[in-house]
Amino acid sequence: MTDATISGGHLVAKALKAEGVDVIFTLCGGHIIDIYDGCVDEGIAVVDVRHEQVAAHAADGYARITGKPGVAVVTAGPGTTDAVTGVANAFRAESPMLLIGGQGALSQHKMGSLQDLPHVDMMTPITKFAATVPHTSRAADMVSMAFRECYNGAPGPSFLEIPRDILDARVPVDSAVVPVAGRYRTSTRSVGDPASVERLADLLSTSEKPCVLLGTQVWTARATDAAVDFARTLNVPVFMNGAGRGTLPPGDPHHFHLSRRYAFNNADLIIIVGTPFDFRMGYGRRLPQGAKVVQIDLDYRTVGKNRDIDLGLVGDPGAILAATVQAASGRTGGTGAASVARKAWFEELRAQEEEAYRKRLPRQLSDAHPIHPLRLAHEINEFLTEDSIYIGDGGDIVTFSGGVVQPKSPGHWMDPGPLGTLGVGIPFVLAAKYARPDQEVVALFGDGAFSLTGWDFETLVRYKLPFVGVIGNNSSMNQIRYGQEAKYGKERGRIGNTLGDVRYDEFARMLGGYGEEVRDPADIAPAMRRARESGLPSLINVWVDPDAYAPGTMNQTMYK
Ligand SMILES: Cc1ncc(C[n+]2csc(CCOP(=O)(O)OP(=O)(O)O)c2C)c(N)n1
Ligand SMILES: [Mg+2]
Repeated sequence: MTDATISGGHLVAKALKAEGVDVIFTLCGGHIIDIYDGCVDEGIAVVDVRHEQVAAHAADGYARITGKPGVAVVTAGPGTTDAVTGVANAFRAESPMLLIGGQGALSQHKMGSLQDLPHVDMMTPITKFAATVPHTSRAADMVSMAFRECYNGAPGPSFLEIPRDILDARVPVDSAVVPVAGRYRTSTRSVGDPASVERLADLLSTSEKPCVLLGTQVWTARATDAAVDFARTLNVPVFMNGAGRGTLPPGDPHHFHLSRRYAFNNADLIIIVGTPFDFRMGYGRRLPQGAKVVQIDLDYRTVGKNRDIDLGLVGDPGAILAATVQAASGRTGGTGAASVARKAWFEELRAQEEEAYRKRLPRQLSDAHPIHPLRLAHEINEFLTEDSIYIGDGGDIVTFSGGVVQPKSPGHWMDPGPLGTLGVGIPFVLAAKYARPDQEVVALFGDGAFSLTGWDFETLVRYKLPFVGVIGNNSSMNQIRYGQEAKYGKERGRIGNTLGDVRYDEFARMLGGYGEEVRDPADIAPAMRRARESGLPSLINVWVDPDAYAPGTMNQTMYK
């Protein structure tokens, strides 16, 4: 026995350290300061932001970029409720983050203490694990428990609240459980049912027209290499969505983008990896009945949901794809990978791809005034290097960019995910630049989306985190306006969706960043280059045509 004691906040910091956490995103409050003090001892950076939503989105973003859990620490009551959206976004995006919230002292439980709220009840439906730390000696143990839960099946967020008296109290060091790095949780990667792997290898060996859609989990599970090897070895055309974008670079013979609908309609085998049949996939309804449909996912609840499948595999996408390649190497005599039919299928898809590109190109290169949003998307796509992480945060403008902007490397595409949360942009920039200071970050914002979390542009200035920011400014919440005008007519279509003509470039300059205004399409690229060279956080305010709408918006695909 020793008579040394340790406080709850310091125990929390030790558990974060054991997990390899090197930064927490936070907005301060009296309920949580002991965690900061612990972080100082453990060498964990404390990055302070201006809104708890930003802290939570940054933790989500940090997890996506690094593959390690992201951590946000917020105070009790409004600090925690402000962070709810960030946790919810991570929940739908399957991003492993931990939110730690303060709480009133347990000794004053339900007495009406400052900022007291039932946080755990609020967080339970949007986390994989939500709990109260009941005793100081359990503070570190429960942090490690929360991390373990983040990685059960498809990853996701956990929440812990720590009452103030529990956090501040000291316990004998010997009585506290302190997790040892690498000893309290293990890999959850699983290869699924071996019989199903064999069956998938069979299907591939006889398929003439296969295709594969690589979704977000391919990145989350760091299955890039396995997915690329799968596509090349088994000669399968690849489509990508969500964070799966960039798994293959544009120009790769297996990379397809604009011919997805055609491919799905004409394929004999469709393999869906790590993305659910949700609204982005028309709930699977648009997949034809003729093709065999295979679904691979980390979460058993996703496989077969909304659309019947011919084969389902639950487990780690990388492990499953690698096992399938292995199993297929034993197959002989099928019509498979090297067949004439397969070659013709590639040619067919490539022709579709080129045709779709040719049709759109004139609008992409439009010299119109005001600037056509497709031209802006085109300029951004041309501007991206292999190194640029692209972040999209907005409505219609980002829908436009989804068809045009293509990340050149894996893990270089960030969007909110299926919660569709506006306001993730600045927090994701913070996370990406903080985690990867040497990499370029390019972000496209709608003017509406930017406004939700834009004050944290100052945080980027304060932490010297330069990035190239572009605002597609239409002085409107245009994606919503379209539906209003279509339903209620022009006269009634302008209700609740109009923003002022704000000079976001001046806003950037006011906060110590770089800013420029652009009205001429030819000025977009030079302005972005100057932003890149400024070495500062930047906002290029590009005035875009408010009356041009993306096809996805016009078809209202998000509601179908
Ligand atoms: C937090 C949040 N609030 C509201 C919405 C609904 N919404 C979706 S698109 C959109 C308009 C966004 O406007 P802007 O960012 O300026 O992009 P634009 O459509 O004008 O290009 C809104 C309000 C949302 N997705 N998220
Ligand atoms: Mg707008």
